[in-house]
This record gives sequence, structure tokens and C-alpha cells, in this order.
Amino acid sequence: MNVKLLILKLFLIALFLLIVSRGLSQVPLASPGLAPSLMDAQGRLAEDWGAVSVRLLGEGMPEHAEIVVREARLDNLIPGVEAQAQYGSVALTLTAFRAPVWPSGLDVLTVRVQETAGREARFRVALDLPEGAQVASSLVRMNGRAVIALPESASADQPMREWGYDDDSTPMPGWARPERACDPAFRNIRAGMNGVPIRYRFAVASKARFNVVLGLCESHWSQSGQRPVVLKVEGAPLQEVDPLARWGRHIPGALLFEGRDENGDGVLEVQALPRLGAPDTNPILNVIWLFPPGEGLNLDQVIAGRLNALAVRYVDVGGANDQSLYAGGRAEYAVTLPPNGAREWTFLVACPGASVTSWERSDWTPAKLRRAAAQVWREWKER
Ligand SMILES: [Ca+2]
Ligand SMILES: [Ca+2]
Repeated sequence: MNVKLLILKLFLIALFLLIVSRGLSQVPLASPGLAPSLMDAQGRLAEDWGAVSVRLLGEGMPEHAEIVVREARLDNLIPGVEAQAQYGSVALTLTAFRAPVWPSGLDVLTVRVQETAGREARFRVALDLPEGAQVASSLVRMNGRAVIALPESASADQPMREWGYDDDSTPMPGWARPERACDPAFRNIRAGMNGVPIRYRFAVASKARFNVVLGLCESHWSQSGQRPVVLKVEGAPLQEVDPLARWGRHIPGALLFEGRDENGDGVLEVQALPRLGAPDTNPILNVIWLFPPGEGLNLDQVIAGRLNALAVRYVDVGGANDQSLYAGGRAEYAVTLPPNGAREWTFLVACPGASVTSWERSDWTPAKLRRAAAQVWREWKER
């Protein structure tokens, strides 16, 4: 075989593969000295807290539109990413770059829609959000961390689960080190850092009664009096416990509450709250059991995990079966575009290790952020 022809063929194959792989590859978002995030080939902006993507919904809109993601050089200088999709007569363009905001930067995502067929278009712009994300008026939060700043308040289409945490507490798997045989769920906790309450909500029959058992194991403090926790189960008297005074360090303990959906709203609320004025006001909680009502529940057996099969709910707080009350949801904007009209929104997205501030509470504007990014890259190039 002709060697030159073979080389030419191999070259063409390599070139083809390079083009294909570039066309399909993810694009990083970076700023000098900061950890990058990326937009993947499906147009999802992937961060350490999850991924956010944008699509258009509405009557006459296709269910799915092919999205083309490519590297972009904004203002001929800032490395960024641009993604485009066509939904019927509406073109969707996403542009993203990393802004060098102290200390970890933030990703700036601009969503632009343009009507292209010369007729009015009505649809919804939807931000698809990961599990546990909660849409508030100016922010989307994830386990208490502000992860997206919304340019205007969005309507939320957010399915709720039968039960889950509904708070800003932090999961800490493996935090507790129980020194006695006990249910493995004692090892994982949620903690209400900065004194935020830990709150769970369970869908129940209206006015229903339960034996609620809350499991605790303190593995940080070595003396009592540091972290008393106030435990509140709907329908039952409040109980305050200092796990060290009551059981000791690394010793799993449990408290029984005769809970009841007192206000009849079909939800049983369970909370662990800080004891105000205590040296440590970060409440912790290790395990929740909901048992049918009645006498004679043996707490030692509960702690040992031998009665889990009898429980209506068994929650390894901060562990494997823990879940947010909020399933993955969407933040939506209803839009009407006049013929050939366009609109755009700019979102601030938390990148690895950072959180965002709402637009209202920061001095940034999209233009200022872009100027700051351009300046950093100009200086970087000059070096
Ligand atoms: Ca209730
Ligand atoms: Ca747990």
C-alpha cells in the first residue's frame, strides 16, 4: 500500500476525530488561580454542588432541542462558553464565563432568548435544578448555601417528597464515633451550623399519633454543658438534653416523644434547635424513628437498631437514606416575546467552594463582572 496515502488517511482520520471530540467536549470555565468548573456537552453548567441547565417549555415547543456547546472568547479576551439551541421559532443562547470575584470567583451565566420567525411567542424559560435545591425569591439554595442569584424572582415548580429535611443544616457523614454497639445511623449527623435549626417534615394522616424516637451521640465535646440540644416534636412536650451529661461522650442515646399532627395539616414536624446562650449553639441530630403509637417501646432495642422493621419511618439523619423535602425542581420565568423580540437574564452561579450573594445585596452588574474578567485576563496575558 502507498505509504503516503496511508499517512494522509491516518491524518484525515485524526483530524476528523479531533473535530468530533472538540464538538462534543466539555468546556472549562476558569480564571487565573481559581479552580475551574465546566459546561458539559449537554449545556449543563457543572459545579461542586450540582449542575444547572436551561431549556424552554411551552405549548408548541419541542420537548428536546439539540444544543451545541463551544468555546467562546468574550470581548476577544475572556475564555468562556457559548451554547445554542433552537426551540421552534425561539433561539436560546447561553453564555458563561468566570468572573474573578474574591475569594473563589463566580460563574456568570447569561440566558438569551430571541424570536426568529416574526411572530409572537409565549413560553417558559426553565432552570433545571438538582435534588435538594430550594428556590427562594432572589436565590436558589442548596443545603443552606446560596448557589444561584436570580435576576428576578422566579416561579418554582418544585415537587415535594413525603418526608425530608427542610432547613439549612449540614450533613456530616461519619462525624459521630459511637463506642457502643448501636444502629449504624448514629454515625452520621446533620448539624445546624451557626445555630440554624434542624427541621424535618413528615407527611402523615391528619392528627395522626406516633412514638417518635430521636437518637443522639455527641462526639465533639468531652465535657457536659457545652452543647445542650432542644428537641421539639409536634404535639409532644419539648425536651432539652445535654447528651454528654445524660449518656456520655461517644455514647448513643435516645429520647421518646409522643408526637401528634396537632394542627391537623397532615405534616408532623420534628426539630432539633440550639439552646440559646449555650457555649455551642450548633444543634445536632443523628437518627429519627417514627413508630406506631402505644406503650412499651424499648429504647435500648431501638438504639440497637433491632426495631427498625417496625418503624413507619427510619431516617439516618445525614446518612445514606437522608433526603431533602424538595425533589429536584425548576425555577421558571414566563415570557412573551413580540415578533423578532429578545430578552436576556443573567444569573450568578456559585463555583467550587463559593457561595453567591443576591444581586440586590451586591454591587455587581453583568457589565461590571465582564469588565473585571477582561481586566484579569488582560493582565494575565501581559505577564
Ligand atoms: Ca402538623
Ligand atoms: Ca444519622
